[in-house]
This record gives sequence, C-alpha cells and structure tokens, in this order.
Amino acid sequence: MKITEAKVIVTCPGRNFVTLKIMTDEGVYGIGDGTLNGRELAVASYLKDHVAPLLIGRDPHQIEDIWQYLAKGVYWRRGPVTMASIGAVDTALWDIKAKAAGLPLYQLLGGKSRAGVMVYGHANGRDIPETLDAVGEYLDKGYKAVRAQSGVPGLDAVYGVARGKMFYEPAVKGAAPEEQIWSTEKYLEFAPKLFDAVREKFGFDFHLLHDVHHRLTPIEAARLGKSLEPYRLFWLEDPTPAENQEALKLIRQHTVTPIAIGEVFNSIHDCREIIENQLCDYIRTAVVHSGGITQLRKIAMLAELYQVRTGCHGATDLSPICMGAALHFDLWVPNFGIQEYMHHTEETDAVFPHAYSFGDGYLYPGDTPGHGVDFDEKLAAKYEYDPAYLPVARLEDGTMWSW
Ligand code: CS2
Ligand code: MG
Repeated sequence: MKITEAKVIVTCPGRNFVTLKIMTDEGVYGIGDGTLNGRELAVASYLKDHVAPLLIGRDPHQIEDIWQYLAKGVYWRRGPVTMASIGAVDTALWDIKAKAAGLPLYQLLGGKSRAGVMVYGHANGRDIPETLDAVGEYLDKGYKAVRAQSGVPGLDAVYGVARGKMFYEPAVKGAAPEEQIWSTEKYLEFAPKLFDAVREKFGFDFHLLHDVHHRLTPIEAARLGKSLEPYRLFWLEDPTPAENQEALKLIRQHTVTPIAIGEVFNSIHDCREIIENQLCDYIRTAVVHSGGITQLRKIAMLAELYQVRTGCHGATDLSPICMGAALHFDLWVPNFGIQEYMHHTEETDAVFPHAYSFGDGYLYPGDTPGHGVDFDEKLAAKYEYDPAYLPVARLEDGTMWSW
C-alpha cells in the first residue's frame, strides 16, 4: 500500500479544527486530528508545507518508522506544533491500518481491557447553587464522575466556567484573547466551600474532580489540596504551572489529594520525571498533542510501572477524531483511569460522524473498523476558519498571570 495524497483541512463548525486526511492507492483512507487551540493555522501550515510532501509514496503500514522519521528526523524535536502535526499523521495511519485489517483500532492495540470507558462531565455554574444544579444534571444523566468549576465571588469571569451549563468552549472568538482578572486569594477562600456544598448535597458515591488551570504557586496548591482532602477528590488537575515539575514534590509533601497533570505536555520526556518520581497520579496527555497513539502508549507503559493511571484530555477543542482515537486507546490501556468528555455541538458532530456513544456514565468506541470517526469534507468546506483564542489572566494589579 502507498500513500498517494495527504490533505489538510481547517474547518470551523462552531469552533476551529485541523484535520488531516491521508489517501492510499488501495482506496483506504485515514483521518487524524491536528487541532491546537488558538494556533490552528500553525499546525495546518506545518502539515501542508513540511509534512504532507514527505508522506507521498510511503507505506502507511510503517507507522513506527514514519513516527521516528518525523519526530527524530526533524532535528527540532518536540513542541506543541510539531507534535500535534505528528499526532495527526499517526492517528490517520492507525486508522488506515485498522481499516485495512477490518478491525476496530482497540483490537490492534491489544483488545478490550474493560467493557466501557468511564468519563467525567463538566458541571459549571456562576455560583454554588448553579454549580450544584449542573452536578445534579450530570448525575441524573448517569455520570459516575463530575468535574465541578464555579465562578468565584468578586471575580467577573473565571476560566473553565461555561457560559451555558451543559456545554463549554474554552476559546473566545475574536482577533485577540479576552483578558480576565484573577485573584488567588479569592479563589482559595472560596474553593473548599464549593466542594463542601457538593458533598453535602450529593454525598460521596460518585467521583468529583477539579481543574486549577495552572494558577497556583506550589505552596498555595499544597494548601488547596489539603483543604479539599475531606471531600476526597478523584483528582486535582494542573495545580501549578507544568514547567516547574519540582513544585509537585512540595505539593506531595503536604497533601494526599490525587494530582493530575499533562494536558500541555507533548513528549514522553515531559512526563518521565514526574512519573518516575511518582509526583502525579494521573497523566493527561491527549492523543493529538502527544504525537498520536504511538507515543501515548509509550507514556502509558512507563506510567503503568509506577501505578500512574491515564486521564486523557478531552475538551471540545480536540476534534471528535481525537476523542474516537482516545476511546480505543482507553478501552485497551491497562492502567486506565478516566477520560474527559465534553460533548461537541451538533454542527461539529455533523462534520465528524462517529461511532462512539454514551451510556450510563461510559463511552463506547463502537466496532467500526478504524477509529470509527469519519469526516464530511463537503460540509466542512462550508465553515471557514474563524479566529478564536483562549483567554489570558491578569492579577488585580494588572500583572500577567498563568492563564
Ligand atoms: C481544560 C481545557 O479540559 C480541560 O481540562 O484545561 O479547557 C483546556 O484549557 C483547553 O482544552 C485548552 O485548549
Ligand atoms: Mg485542564
């Protein structure tokens, strides 16, 4: 089999997505997600100008060799744009291999390790009563795990809190990022009250998660983890910026609240020391941002040695292709923890028809050969790229802050 064409399509059915479609001389094609929120066009150019021409004529079955060729051969290793591009290629190649074999992708990875993939939904509200309503709605829908985020008294907007309750889009449309004001003091004062109210109302018979979005210093994160211990979180995510990995040691010394990290990582080297030193409990790298299934499974295998489990990033800014591929990975990976699931809009789902489905708190990837997600190119062509960015955060005195 030979690769004959590699097309890069940027489409905006509600939000921007970068899709790679690889065609072969045998008529089988594969698709991969290359979306990098707020930097979509950089990945599209990287793929179009520098990667697609290198793929033509290659055997798509040689996934490992193509991965090594793109990751090592580039000289400028790692980085989100490079790795998202490689992720798109890798996902499309696994799709082709599985379709050619007539098997769902999870069968090629080693088969099912579980019946379904436990997911968590996002319960958001402007205040505690609204957040409690949202938690209730998720529990009513059968979710076994819910992430709770709430507006903070005294702050106008808080990242991670949706404008609508059941749907949340992290980026805001416009030519420049929205600026939001952040106060660590107000947040730390408020957070335990939120979780106290959630457990008080709904009890302990479901998993509760929370995302800090890298906003705290190590000692503040330690204080938060300690103050949330009575509410027994499944995880506390990104308590502190991911570059300072030593910070997690300090947090660990103070709290037994489990830590999840890794949605901004793009290489096994970003994960290695944290995993080997057992500084996190869940590793969150996504299929697209970690260079596809090929590297993600190496990260997972390393993590398995240290009883660190997976919890792949699954926000709406990863396309349904990434979600489909992640679900096959999740169904197989022995040290699976949980999968983030924010469902996409109807417009997005129409462009990416998919075999995965939700039932009773679990997602099921389906048994369609490949990763089970397709791409309606005609429909995609109707939605032009529309600039949108993640908001930025400043402290009350105007100082730029992490997110
Ligand atoms: C969040 C995301 O889903 C999450 O855990 O952290 O909103 C994340 O910030 C965005 O996907 C970044 O593009
Ligand atoms: Mg997050």
